[in-house]
Amino acid sequence: MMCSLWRGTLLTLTSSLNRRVFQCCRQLGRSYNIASCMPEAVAFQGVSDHSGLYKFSVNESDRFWGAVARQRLSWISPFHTVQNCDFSQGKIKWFEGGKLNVSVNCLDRHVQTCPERVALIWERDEPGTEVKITYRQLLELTCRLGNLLKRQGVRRGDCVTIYMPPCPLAMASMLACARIGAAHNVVFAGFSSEALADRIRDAQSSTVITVNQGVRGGKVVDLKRTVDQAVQNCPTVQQVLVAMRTENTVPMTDRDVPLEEEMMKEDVVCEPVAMDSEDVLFLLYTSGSTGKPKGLVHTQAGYLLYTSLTHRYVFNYHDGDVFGCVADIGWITGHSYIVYGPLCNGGTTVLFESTPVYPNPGRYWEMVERLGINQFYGAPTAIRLLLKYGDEWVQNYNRSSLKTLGSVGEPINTEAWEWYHRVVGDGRCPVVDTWWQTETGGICIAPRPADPEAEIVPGMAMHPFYGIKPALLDTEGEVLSSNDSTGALCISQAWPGMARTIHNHHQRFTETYFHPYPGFFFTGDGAHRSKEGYYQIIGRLDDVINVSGHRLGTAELEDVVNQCPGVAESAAIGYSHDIKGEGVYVFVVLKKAVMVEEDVLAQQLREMVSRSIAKYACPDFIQVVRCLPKTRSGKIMRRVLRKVVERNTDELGDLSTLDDPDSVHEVIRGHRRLR
Ligand code: 6R9
Repeated sequence: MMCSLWRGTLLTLTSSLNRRVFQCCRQLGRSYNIASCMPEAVAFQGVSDHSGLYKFSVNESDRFWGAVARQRLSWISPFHTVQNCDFSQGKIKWFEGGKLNVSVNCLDRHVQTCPERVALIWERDEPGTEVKITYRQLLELTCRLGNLLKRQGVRRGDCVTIYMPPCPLAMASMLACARIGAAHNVVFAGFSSEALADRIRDAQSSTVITVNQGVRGGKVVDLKRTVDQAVQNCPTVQQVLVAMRTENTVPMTDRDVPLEEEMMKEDVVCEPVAMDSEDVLFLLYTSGSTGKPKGLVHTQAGYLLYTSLTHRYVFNYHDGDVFGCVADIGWITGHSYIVYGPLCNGGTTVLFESTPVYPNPGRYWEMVERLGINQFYGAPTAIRLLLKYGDEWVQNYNRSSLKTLGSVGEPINTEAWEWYHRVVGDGRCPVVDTWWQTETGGICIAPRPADPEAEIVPGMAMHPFYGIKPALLDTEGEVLSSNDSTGALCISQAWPGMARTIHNHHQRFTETYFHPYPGFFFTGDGAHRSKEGYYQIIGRLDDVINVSGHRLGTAELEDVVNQCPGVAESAAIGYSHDIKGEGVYVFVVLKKAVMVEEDVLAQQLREMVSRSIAKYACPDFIQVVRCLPKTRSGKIMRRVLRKVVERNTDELGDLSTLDDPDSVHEVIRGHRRLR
């Protein structure tokens, strides 16, 4: 299960780790009252500070989550059981008996108290053209869309696929599904038509919502055309609702419905459906270590509660703050920290349509100044990119509104962390490196800026969140109970935000997450727990590559490469990349008698990958080899290939199980020096 890859990574990470420790908050020494921070804590006897609260949350999990759920969510009917979970069967149920509507929690209850508060700021591609939408307006959009979906035949339990860039109608579409009891399946609008078609088919959607065109980094992207190509191979699709992001008309067929025109005919009131806590809220596809992306299922109450609680405490979000998460809504980060967490808390959330370098590398910070952003949440890959452009692009803008800086998606190296803290945050904002996954629903390990006593070590994810009980396990499956240990990162008890199953594949769910270490949820990542008990995430232990924070299964890539007519087999691996974190390197074995220039083949394979998956998945390097290093039982020895690519050929390790030792020397000889 554990490979040597992460041992090496750990060494690199820890050796460069600056042991300087930062205090989360400047109030150290001042006495504080935990109940003023978390009102529910009044009822938790003996709890007087955040570490006491953490202990209570894991030891008295039912009492903790029961109180938090009653306090923070609006219920149509109360739940009778806090949790009913059994990892051995992959059974996870929270708040059974309870009924609620997620859109009511995100919209109606705020409309009652502050209808004119800005719910979202749509930061459009061109700077200075942002659009603000109040809670009242967002509720209206959501209701009209909900009514339109119903008119188009969408019913409770159906699944609607959304293929849109970040825009208010995308958000309203998600909330409209929640309002009428349909599940949504948001597909990142950078995915190709084939990837989109796979996800529509697997989700059995009859309705797709899209835009005519997207606009990003000054370029127009024909999204409707991608949908047209995708739905040709999706027999379930009966209608495509098309919103107009640009003024350009696109070909429309009988199946297509002009979204704005039709929704304006609908009423602004749409009765919310009372949903059971465990009804499906959405599917979200993510890569795993096998070829087919899995549709993780999240349900209503537990997910909403967990995203809102983490949003409040991990970022120290307060009423009136402007929360700027620059992820795309097509990823779990966008779902949890652009849409559900902030809206459930009645917050003002930013929806970012552009790129970090458009029209120049000062974009993020110019936006922070113009919108008065208080919490900024982004990815290390963008920080590393911006760092290279120099400090001036940051210092040109006033960032005094910033209070917390967040990082997500991949490990943040010390240099990037320090720059983020020192330059972007002027050394006064805590940087929260947040570890979590599509599967976990929300942040699981992160510093605690709301705690005046907590410290932060650069490059470390630090503490488990309330209710999260991490465990490190060794290759034998033994729990490593002492500090200063490294192992497979598992979580030993259920929390409300975790995924419930893989759509239509419950067995794959239990096999992937609960079988590797019985009694534990296995995350697929490795981690180190320091002497002080702080967590540092090392990276994936399985065959998943993390390119710019996007997960990519090596098997998924190899499936595409192997479809190339001249290719007999291939092995894709990740290698360390300056900006992207990891890049893709593919070794290819050609079929007998096939002769092709490496450059021509590389071009062809890149086009195939971009067509079948997405541009970010394209290999940076392709190397043709006579054969791949394999064990006698036929398994590709990826660890050897990784060492070759990392130029660590002195550390190839035990090669005695290799079928053909010459294969390794050949791979080494042909290895392209990475630029
Ligand atoms: C939220 C998200 C999950 C995988 C995860 C891990 C990596 C995420 C990280 C991190 C180190 C962090 N990851 N956050 N690694 N430090 N702070 O990214 O979800 O797209 O499902 O990816 O990303 O490897 O297992 P998702």
